[in-house]
Amino acid sequence: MYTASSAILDALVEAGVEYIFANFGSDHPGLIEAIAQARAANRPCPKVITAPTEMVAMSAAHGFAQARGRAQAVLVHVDCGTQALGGAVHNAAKGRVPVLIIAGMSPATQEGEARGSRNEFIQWIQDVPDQRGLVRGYVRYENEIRVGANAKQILHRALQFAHSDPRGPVYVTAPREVLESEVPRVEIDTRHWQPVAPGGLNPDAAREIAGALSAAEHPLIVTSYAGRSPAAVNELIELAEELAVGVVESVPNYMNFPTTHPCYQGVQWNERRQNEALARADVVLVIDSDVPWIGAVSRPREDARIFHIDADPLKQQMPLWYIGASLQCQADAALALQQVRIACGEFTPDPERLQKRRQQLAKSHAAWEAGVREREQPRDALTPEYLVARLRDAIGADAIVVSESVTNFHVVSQHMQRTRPGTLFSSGGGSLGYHGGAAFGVKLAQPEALVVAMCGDGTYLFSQPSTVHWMASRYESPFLHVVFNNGGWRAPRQAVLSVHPDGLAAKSPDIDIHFPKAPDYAGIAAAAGGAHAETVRSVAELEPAIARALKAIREEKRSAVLDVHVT
Ligand SMILES: Cc1ncc(C[n+]2csc(CCOP(=O)(O)OP(=O)(O)O)c2C)c(N)n1
Ligand SMILES: [Mg+2]
Repeated sequence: MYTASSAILDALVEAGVEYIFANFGSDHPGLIEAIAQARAANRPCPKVITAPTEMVAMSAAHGFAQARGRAQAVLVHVDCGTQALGGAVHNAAKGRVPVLIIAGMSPATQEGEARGSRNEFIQWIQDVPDQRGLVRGYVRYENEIRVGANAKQILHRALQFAHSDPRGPVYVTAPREVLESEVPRVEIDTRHWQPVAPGGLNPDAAREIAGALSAAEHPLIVTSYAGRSPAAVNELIELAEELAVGVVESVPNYMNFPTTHPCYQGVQWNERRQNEALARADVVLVIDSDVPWIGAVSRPREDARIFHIDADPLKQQMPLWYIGASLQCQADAALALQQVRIACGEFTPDPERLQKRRQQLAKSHAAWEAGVREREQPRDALTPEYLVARLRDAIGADAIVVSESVTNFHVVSQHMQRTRPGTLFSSGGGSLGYHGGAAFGVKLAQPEALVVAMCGDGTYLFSQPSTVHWMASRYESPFLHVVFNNGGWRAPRQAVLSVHPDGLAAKSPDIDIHFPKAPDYAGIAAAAGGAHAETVRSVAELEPAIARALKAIREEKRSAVLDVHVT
């Protein structure tokens, strides 16, 4: 028996999808049967990862795609499973990360007209007018497989969208009878279903940007996610070195540039101060960034010339967006940076000016580093800076950090000091709970790597840690999970202070954001997945606890959770 479900599995294999993160339901007998048949016949089939909650399934696919660049499948149950994907769909959309979501629909018949026709009460209740509408605002492509005969083509087309810039999640549905329908085998030539080839700059644009950067007194590059492509990181380094251009990261969700490089001029998140490098720059190249600066706090000088290169320069998902760029280009960062560097050959920057720029960059980089070192010195109480510094020293340069650290995002960026592409990921979105599933997905994608997830205490709970740690144990994908425990939600307090600095709430000790009688965060993971669990309350306890945690991961193949009480 070869059904549309068998065809879907074959299409996934053809497209190189290795995993199906699955949360099954009554819409999936066709798929479950097809998987069983493929296994019995020893036919290739993606590995099924049972995901007890959908948000974790989607976040795992998100992390996997960040680490490996390819969409995996997330299989969910009708409208209910789709809704339970929750904010993880927002995160993949905003982060422009490819994920293929497949959902069944309630059967379309009720009198046994076809195999799969309604036979459970819930199928009337789960029949909704616009299931695809639940995610329409967030996906690059959505469609229903209406006849099984072209199920393969629909899946390949969906994946083409997912992997073409601006990348993102895609959503495909099918009613139960269609998933059960017998279909002829379709031959697919995967060469005909590749993503749109990455685009470069037009030659005039490359020349204009190269000329401006060459002639500038203080040229600056601002980026957030150029580092999603390791090739772009290398191009960025070459351009920065050759032209003596500074690089600032703004709200980075990838490792974009080695923080130890003299051209690195620091990173900015929500800090309420003017960025000095930005204030000085007369030419600014924004490349791959959603929020290159927050104008109310920090902005380029009035006369700065701004250029913008992006996989998504129009910011198609953001109703309000402008940065005053005199030239905006849609291009792949690695290609565009290479073009700009080659075009620089036409301009011979004054060697004295280059030398001056180099000295200035090295000087401000050294000052930045000195600040980092100073802030990470041990104090009486355990600071987030000290915690990140000790972790950095213990985990090494190849470890992959997944950060959802909220009011400590900037601390992780500054003190983790990542130097290699692909060693730091954040979601790129704003829906808390990504990091746990993502860390599991990164570990699946890079089984040899040490994976370290960092989160706030609030965010730990958003991530559904019982599901995450059961999966990490079940699929032998241990990782280190570090919680910045600051007694609850600090971010909403900061938001209140920034809008009502003299209000009553600012003076109130209790604005319902503290977690008295906090859960035993590490204990949740121990109960769900046998994780090594520790609570750390002082400077003296930290280093031995990190060592024990790493030992548990390396020698016992268990995850470890460190619940660290920080200032
Ligand atoms: C799904 C979701 N719900 C609510 C929020 C709003 N929110 C932003 S930060 C935050 C608190 C996070 O607390 P924690 O992880 O402890 O970080 P801290 O603020 O203490 O650094 C909340 C509730 C959100 N971003 N996403
Ligand atoms: Mg907190």
